Parts: sequence; C-alpha cells; structure tokens
Amino acid sequence: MTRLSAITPSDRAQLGNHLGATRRWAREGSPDDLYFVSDLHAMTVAYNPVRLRARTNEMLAVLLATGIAPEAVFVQSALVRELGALTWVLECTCSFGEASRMTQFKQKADGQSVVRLGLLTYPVLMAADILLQGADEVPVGDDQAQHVELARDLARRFNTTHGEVFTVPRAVTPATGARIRDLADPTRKMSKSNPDAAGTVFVLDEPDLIVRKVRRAQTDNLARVRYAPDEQPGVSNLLEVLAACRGTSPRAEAESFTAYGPLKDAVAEAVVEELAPVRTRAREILTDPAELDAVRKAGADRAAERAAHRLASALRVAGIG
Ligand code: AQP
Repeated sequence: MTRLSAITPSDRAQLGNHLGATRRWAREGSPDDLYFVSDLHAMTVAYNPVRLRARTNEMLAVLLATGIAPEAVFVQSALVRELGALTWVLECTCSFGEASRMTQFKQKADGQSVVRLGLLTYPVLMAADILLQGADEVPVGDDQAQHVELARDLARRFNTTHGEVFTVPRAVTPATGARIRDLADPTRKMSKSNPDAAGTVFVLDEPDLIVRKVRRAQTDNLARVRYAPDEQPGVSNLLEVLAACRGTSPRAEAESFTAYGPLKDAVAEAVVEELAPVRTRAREILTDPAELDAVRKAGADRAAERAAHRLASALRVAGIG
C-alpha cells in the first residue's frame, strides 16, 4: 500500500503542519510511502523565486528532521513535465463547477484583487500528484480532505471513461491535531502564510519565542477549562495542541486544569519539547547542502521512475502522446 502526501513551501512549516501531518508521516511511514515538498503549489499566489527555492530546501530538511526516511522524499518540481501533462488530461476531466466549489479556493481568492488561474486549478495538479504515483492513501489535515475527494472523483471518472489506469485514493485524517487553530485568532486555522505570525508557531521557532506566542494565545473570560470548540475555541485549541503533543485526548487534558495560566504553561512546555529535536536536526541537515542535494536527486529519480508507466498508460488511453 502506498501513502502519499505533501507540504507546500509557501512559508515555513508550522505546528499545525507538524501535528496534523508531517509527524504522522514519520511515525506511520512504511517502505512504499512517498512524501514531497509541493513547490509548484506555492506558485498559486504572489511569491519570490529566491525565497521559494530556499523554503523548498528548508522544508525538505524539516521532513527529514521529523524522521521521514530519505528514500521516501522528493521535491514536486522534479516531475514538472510529467505533472504538466497529467494535469492537462485531468483538467479536461474536471468541470469548472467542481474546481470553483473548493473551500480553500473560495477562502484564498476572497479579497484578492488578482486571483491566479493556478489557485483555481491547483487541486487538479494535486490530483495529478496523487494519481501519478498510484497512491492508495493520502494522510492530510481536515482542510485538504476535499481536495483528495476531488482526486477520487477524477480518478473514477477517468477510469470509467477511458479504462482502468488510476488507483482511487482515500484521505485519512488524524483523531487529534487534524485542525490546529491560530493562537491569536482561534476562529481560523493555523497557517504558514498568515500575514500576522503572532498566532503561528513555526517548527523552527526558538523555544523562548514559542513560549511567548503560547502565553499570548487568545482565550476568553469564562474562567473555566473545558473542551468545547464552539463555545471556547481558544481554550479548546490549547487543549487540542496539548493532547496532540502528549498523545492523550483534549477532554482528558481539560480535567487537569482549572485556570488558563497553568494550561498555557503546560502547552508551551509540551510544544517546545515536541519541536526541539526537529529544530536541532533540521539545522544540522541544512549545514550540509551537498547531502541535501543528493537526497533530492535520488528522490527525483525514484519518483520519475514510478510515474513513467502510469503516465504513458493515461496518455495512451486518452488518445494522445
Ligand atoms: N492548522 C492545521 N492543523 C492541522 N493540519 C494542518 N495542515 C495545515 N495546516 C494545518 C496540514 O499540513 C499538511 C501540509 O499542508 P500544506 O502545506 O500542503 O497546505 P495548507 O494546508 O494550506 O497549509 P498551511 O500551513 O495553511 O499553508 P498556507 O498558509 O500556504 O495555506 C496538510 O496535510 C494539511 O492538511
């Protein structure tokens, strides 16, 4: 069984990426799994090419530092030609209505004066990522489950129309940590590219900065520690983070606290402890660019080799190539 998932270097990896995704990839990984840095996905909004290259390398180092096997990683743009071809085929399988219904598209397009076409079509590129590698399972946080659903629909439709080429993938989401919220505004999810970084804990943040961010986390004036995401989103988010770090449940954690101060202290300590080994190892990896390049090259070769047969079949039955 092949699991495949990705992280976009739109900015630096954050705690939600770690708890909801990358930590699980490292823990649950099996020899056939594939995890990649989706640098092509980072181009859907205005970006700086020099920074994108640096973030891509940093993200690759974070994946390795989290414990993902070097044999399981690659950088998406190594397959830019193969993905370009399959994305076109899948775009011609997908309707405008399906693409424009994606919640993330609606959220990210909202308020932008210029909406790039790539922002609308990137879930189709994501479907190409998944289908090209024949993934069975796609471990993601809640926010990406809808995109995996689209990949399923496109795979089924293509197979029915042209012949069985693609494995139909399924999304798998974690019980806790599936949607870590922004510490400063718990009504929205924690994101790398949120312009206000006060509520985002980055994986490579120094411990004292993590402590400051957690201490400033928004709570409420109800003065009780309960896991009630609708009524007490800030407190519930802290409990969720604590539970994800400790491998417990938010409700069980709520029993141990009566005031917000001690809860924040416990969360800060747990997050610092959780991220410290990743930060230390990532720093080491980044001091050896030649080794990182070698991992990148080997990953590119493996991913291209896996993709070749499936792409050729898809193009053939679609009547092209
Ligand atoms: N807040 C979150 N809680 C739990 N899981 C999360 N993920 C993202 N945010 C949270 C999961 O992390 C994986 C990699 O995400 P991505 O880089 O592909 O894109 P994203 O979901 O758009 O992540 P961000 O951090 O919010 O980036 P920007 O700011 O660029 O939009 C995915 O499995 C995702 O579910």
